[in-house]
Amino acid sequence: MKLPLPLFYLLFLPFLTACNPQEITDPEPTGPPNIILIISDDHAYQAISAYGSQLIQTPNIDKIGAQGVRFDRAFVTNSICSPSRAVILTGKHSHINGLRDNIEIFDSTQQTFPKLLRNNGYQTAIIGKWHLKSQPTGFDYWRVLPDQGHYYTPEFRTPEGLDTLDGYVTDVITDLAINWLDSLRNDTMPFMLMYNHKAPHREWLPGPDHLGAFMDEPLPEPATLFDDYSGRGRAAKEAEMRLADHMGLTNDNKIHPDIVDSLGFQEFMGWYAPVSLRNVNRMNEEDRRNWEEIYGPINENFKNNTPSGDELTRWKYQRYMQDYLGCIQSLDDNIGRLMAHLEEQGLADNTLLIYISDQGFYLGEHGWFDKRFMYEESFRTPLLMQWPGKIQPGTVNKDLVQNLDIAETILDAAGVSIPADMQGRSILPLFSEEKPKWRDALYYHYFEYPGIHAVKRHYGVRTDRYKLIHFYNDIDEWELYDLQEDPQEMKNVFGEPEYQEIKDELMKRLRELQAQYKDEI
Ligand code: SGN
Ligand code: CA
Repeated sequence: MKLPLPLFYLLFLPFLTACNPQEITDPEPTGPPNIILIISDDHAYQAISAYGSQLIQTPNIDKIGAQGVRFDRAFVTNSICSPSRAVILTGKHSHINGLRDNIEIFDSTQQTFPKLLRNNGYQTAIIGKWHLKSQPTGFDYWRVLPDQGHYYTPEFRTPEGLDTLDGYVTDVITDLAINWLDSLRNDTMPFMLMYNHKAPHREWLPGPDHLGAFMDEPLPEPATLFDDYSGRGRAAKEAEMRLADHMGLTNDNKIHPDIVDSLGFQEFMGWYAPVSLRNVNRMNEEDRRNWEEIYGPINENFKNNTPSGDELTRWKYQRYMQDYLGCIQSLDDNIGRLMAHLEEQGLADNTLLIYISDQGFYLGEHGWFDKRFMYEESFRTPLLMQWPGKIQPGTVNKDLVQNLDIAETILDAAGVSIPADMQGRSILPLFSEEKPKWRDALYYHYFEYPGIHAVKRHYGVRTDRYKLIHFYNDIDEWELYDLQEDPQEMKNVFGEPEYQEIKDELMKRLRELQAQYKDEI
């Protein structure tokens, strides 16, 4: 009989280690590791100090990389929330797992890594953002936000119905996670916990501890804040995610609708009408008072010294960053709180801890907020991991890895075999002395169009140096970027004769990847 690996560990490892005198004195943890997967929402690598952020210090997230590995070339397959989460759960591209955009419903009868872990002796839990509409499956315990959830007084979907809790969502999710670790799980089994945050998703509402943070000094602007897209095609020009034109003064920048109206501003009415200050209205009295103390003067200033033109864009950028970074500060604090708890409980040594965002985000680069494009800021995602004794502290990895690899990596760490129909690869062999031959190119495909932010459908390939993108549907345009010569992707060189050979190679590689991943275009 072939025992599942975790069961093998549990039954025989005590005997094996007892036979080896060296191991008796060795305090190294034995048995399958615990796994904690932290997925944040829209956290740009540009807002993590381990990635050289000029905007914020994130000591706790940094610590994961310092104690383990920081991936500098981690990407997603489809830069949007629900699809990225479905890719992480299944290890399959969107066109295979069936969830291509935020509108479709996840088929939760399909194979996922939590189900495979559960069948192999793990206890599994998910707390926080889910965003897959259907009921979570494969979890012994679940408390998930309905849809996007709320920053204040958050509601949670549970097997028993909807629960509403007091407080700020990032604190509450952490409290629930710690409570599950301490009191609810079965501590005779290894566990896998998905600890998923809402922060720092739009409309960027910081918690009570960080409401006024980041307001003392102007924050540095990105070099491409006033990009006019002249070096690119229609897709960039027609996207509706510019701070100048599409960011809401009310919901996003937190100016009272009466002031916005009285000054004669027209809010952008895109796919959805802006929902004014909806989360502010969910604050308890004390939080609301503190909020008014900070945001009241911001409103007054805006009324009395109303900026216009480029100055308004600059003002919006500052407002945007103050709130976005405030959300991240609570995220980092709470991750630190969870990590300290793992240490105190003696769990840190035998836990693989992974930090990833569902995708990257624009922090004013190209004049944008939001994500979706295959351009670097949204295609890339932060990824850091620690696993004491298995991953050398301070490792920096530059291989092309993807959210597609997370399920396979977790199964590999747990000693559970990786199903052949998963499309990514375990990244653990990258830490072994004999590094395997790794992939030389990544495949990407974005589908949510027509839709909010009007980012056209596109697919593409990225190698170490180049990126080829095809925008299709109501457009047929190709873009090619030389990331070495043009890291900010300001100039499409698709039509340039000196790139002909590279273009042909990339075209061939793209078709090969589409065949490999079974994406029929
Ligand atoms: C909301 C946001 C959008 C965002 C989508 C998807 N608008 O609709 O800006 O792109 O979610 O985000 S909001 O004003 O309602 O917040 S995702 O992270 O779930 O993909
Ligand atoms: Ca997201």
